Amino acid sequence: MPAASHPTSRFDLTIRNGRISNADQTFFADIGIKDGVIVEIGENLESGERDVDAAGKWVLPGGIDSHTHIEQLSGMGVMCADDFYSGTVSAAFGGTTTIISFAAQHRNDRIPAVLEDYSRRAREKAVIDYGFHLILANPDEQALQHELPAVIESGITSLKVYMTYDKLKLDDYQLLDVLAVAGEHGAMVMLHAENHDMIRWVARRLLERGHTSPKFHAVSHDPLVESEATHRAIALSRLIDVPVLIVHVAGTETVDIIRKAQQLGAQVYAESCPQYLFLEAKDSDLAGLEGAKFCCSPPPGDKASQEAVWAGFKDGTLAVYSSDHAPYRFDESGKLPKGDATTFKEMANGVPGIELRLPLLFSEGVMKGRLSIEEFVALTATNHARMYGLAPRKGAIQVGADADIVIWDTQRRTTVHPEILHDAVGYTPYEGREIQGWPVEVYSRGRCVVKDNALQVERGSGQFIARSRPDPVVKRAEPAPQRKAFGNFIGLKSAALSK
Ligand code: DUC
Ligand code: ZN
Ligand code: ZN
Repeated sequence: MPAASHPTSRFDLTIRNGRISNADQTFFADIGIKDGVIVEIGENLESGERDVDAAGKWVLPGGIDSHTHIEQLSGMGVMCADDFYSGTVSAAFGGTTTIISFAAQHRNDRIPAVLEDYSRRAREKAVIDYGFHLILANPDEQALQHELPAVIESGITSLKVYMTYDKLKLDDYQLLDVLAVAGEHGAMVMLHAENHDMIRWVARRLLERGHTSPKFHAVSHDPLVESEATHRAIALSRLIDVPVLIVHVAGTETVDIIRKAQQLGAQVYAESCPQYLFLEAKDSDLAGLEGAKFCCSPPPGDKASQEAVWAGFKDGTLAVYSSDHAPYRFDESGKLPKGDATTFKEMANGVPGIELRLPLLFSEGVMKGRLSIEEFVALTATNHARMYGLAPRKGAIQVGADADIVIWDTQRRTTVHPEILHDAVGYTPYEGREIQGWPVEVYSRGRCVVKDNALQVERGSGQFIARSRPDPVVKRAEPAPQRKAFGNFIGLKSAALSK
């Protein structure tokens, strides 16, 4: 209930009486906000021009989703269902106040034109703050020597590269080239780690035998596909001591490989997503093409891999929990480009999750006692901010940070249906799930974005956030002396190696 307005207040907005959680502690306090920034945290703060009473609610940093595909043309030429309006509205309703989405280079594109195009579209439509990762498909000399350094300097301090897909795949030599430039300029390299030839070799044999339905997607992406590529990616990263972040980790062996590499002091970080905690490969074993709604790459595994991902989040092997929102409609515009004749090799790859990412983890993780609320905040906001150069501006409720704040009602119970969501996809793989806890009020830079189950802001009111260099969460051992010597020998200028 808004209290009386105080036009002369030091604060534009006061959020009072809430139970605040950051990644390191939980406490009760009021939050004073001025010009979109948190200017004071304390007891009994004076009323703001607007006053919000959060008594009985939990007050958390706005979620950061550092892996979303929005208004993006896939490598296979399919356009996502969500544009920067529906995608960011959906994010906001799910308690996310910042996304980092992809600006995707296709092989014949020049990078500056790609970024200009994505920037214009996001600027016109986004309702929350956003940044971009560059997807790099063509690391030619111009890209490596001129365009990438300029991109990183402009605040796009991360890029994604692929080890699979005909139109995106880089070979190991190219990956080393990209890692070397990223290391020199301080950018984070996100890796889609799957072995391309293992996938296509198995897929071809399946198709030859008439096994075309969606459930064979998971068969063609055996867990070894991911674990082999992850091992190789880590070896490339260790060779020249440049950080990598393995995205959308799905498999038990992959989690183990990452954990062991971290124990060796490798600069390897990792992400996983709701689909690897809450879906299984067998969900795609449905009549007709229905199973396509559950297909993404890497595919979800089984109960054991779900447990491995939970354990990875719990012990810090996996530092960020993102949606990997890849929204494709269940029709010829998206999942099923050849209609009923679409094979598992032709389906658009990916599942939606931008809106349910936080409620699912809150309900299954925090409410069921698998994660503390502080761990939840770290995995959903704070670690993203550090990993991708958004800290200290975002990812924590602290003086000087943007007032990106979400008020959670821990008692609210929701049954998931596509109709309650705000994306443009039309289905959800989580239909029918019961969720406890919901983000009921969402503030971005002090602006009320969602309240009373309604959007409160205009399209285009989100801002591009130029990011600083990543400062990853996990501090590691010094690189082994022989690695340093190796770096000097081959003339690497990586900040890590020259320390
Ligand atoms: N990789 C992603 O990051 N998202 C969706 C599908 C894929 O292959
Ligand atoms: Zn990927
Ligand atoms: Zn993705």
